[in-house]
Amino acid sequence: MISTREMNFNNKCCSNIILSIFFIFLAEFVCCDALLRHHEFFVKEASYTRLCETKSILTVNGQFPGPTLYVRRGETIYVKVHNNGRYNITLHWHGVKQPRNPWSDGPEYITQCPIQPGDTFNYKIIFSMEVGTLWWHAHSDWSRATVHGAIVVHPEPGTRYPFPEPYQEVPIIFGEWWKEDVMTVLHEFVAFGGAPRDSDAYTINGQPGDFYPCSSQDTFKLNVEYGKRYVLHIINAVMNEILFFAIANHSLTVVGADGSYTKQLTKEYVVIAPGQTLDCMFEANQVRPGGRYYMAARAYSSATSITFDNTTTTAILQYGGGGSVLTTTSPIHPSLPYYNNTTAAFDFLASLRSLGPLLFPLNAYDKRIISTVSINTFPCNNNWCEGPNGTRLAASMNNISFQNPSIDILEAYYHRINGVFGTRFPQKDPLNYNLVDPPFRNTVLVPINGWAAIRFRASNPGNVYIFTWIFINC
Ligand SMILES: [Cu+2]
Repeated sequence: MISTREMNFNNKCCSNIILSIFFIFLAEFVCCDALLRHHEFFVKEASYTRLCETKSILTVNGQFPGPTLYVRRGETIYVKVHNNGRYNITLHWHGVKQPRNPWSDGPEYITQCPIQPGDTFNYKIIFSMEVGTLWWHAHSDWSRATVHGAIVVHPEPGTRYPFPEPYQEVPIIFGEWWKEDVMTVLHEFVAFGGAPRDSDAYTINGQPGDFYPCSSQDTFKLNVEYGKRYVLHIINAVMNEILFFAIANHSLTVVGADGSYTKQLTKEYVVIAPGQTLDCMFEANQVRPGGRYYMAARAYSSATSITFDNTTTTAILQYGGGGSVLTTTSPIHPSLPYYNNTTAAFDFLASLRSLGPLLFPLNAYDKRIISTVSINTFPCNNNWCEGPNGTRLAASMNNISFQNPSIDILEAYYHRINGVFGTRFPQKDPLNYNLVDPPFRNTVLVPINGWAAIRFRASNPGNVYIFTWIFINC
């Protein structure tokens, strides 16, 4: 048995709605080859102190963020989950295609029954073409706020990254922290029909950083050596906000996104939406011995009248060789685009290109589907809810909210029952698509009043679950 490696560190009314579309690839046990690896995840409560207050949070193995899974491309691993918490839970392996293996995908009530308190479930996770950074997270209510962790996928044995070999690779996980219990936050906005209350902090690898009370002592620090190259495996695990991220005096070169290589893209900042990952390389090229530089992240939110968590989370990049200078020099702060800088956000997102080679011709497709995503409203008794004019907010696809299918979708798939799916998708002429090198992503941002064209190949028999997360950054 090989145990999980631990992470290598010290550790609202909506004028502007941005939606993410997630593809969860759903789809038998093949046994026993030399690559199998086994991990044990114990879901349990643990006491954490942040922002001067202590509370109990749900964790895996007592860690926030949870343990990093290190795998190689093409490996199959098993993760045995023991639910020692108070709530039902499932875990989802975000972006792992799991060929013909929907039964371990994880969404609660979609591909499996929840793991009840006291029960265990053994996930089989089949990695195929993914490489770079992915992540895992709880898929029940808001438990993913604290139950999540990185998946780092290295190239197959005997192969290398298509970029200079980094000296060190470091997971950087953005989280979101509420002083209140996250289940209370969830129950509150479900009861009142509005948006979730703003969080109290963002975190980098579990720590808010120097600009929050009672936090600077434990700010995450990354020690670097002059002249070395580093790769950051960046994951946005926050609940609600798209983030800008930058490191003072260091350009970031994106080399991968969502578990797939990209053409190298060098920028002073990056943009990352909840659910997305980026692999960013940088060179420790600052000559000041003992130099300290902030890594910082804050929200992108373009609306004018709606509140959001506008705080800034930081970590510190520090150079060795400075002796006592290290602790006395105040870190240099990067300049991040302003909160509502839509141009900066979409300039970055539109610049990402896949590395290829392309798996199949880009101008070929068999069926075109137009789907809309939005936030609708439902009436609320006596108009007392917190949506516009006392209504209740409800996310929709194709203008449909909260309509359950007549039969369980996996049951229909398993028993080969036809006629379960609707066909109400309109057709429309294509726009100017990138048919050369669009990025290969599992989470796509759709801007307010905008659109995104996504092409996918039906190469994974089973049920494909497409869903939206809606960031009410309005
Ligand atoms: Cu996910």
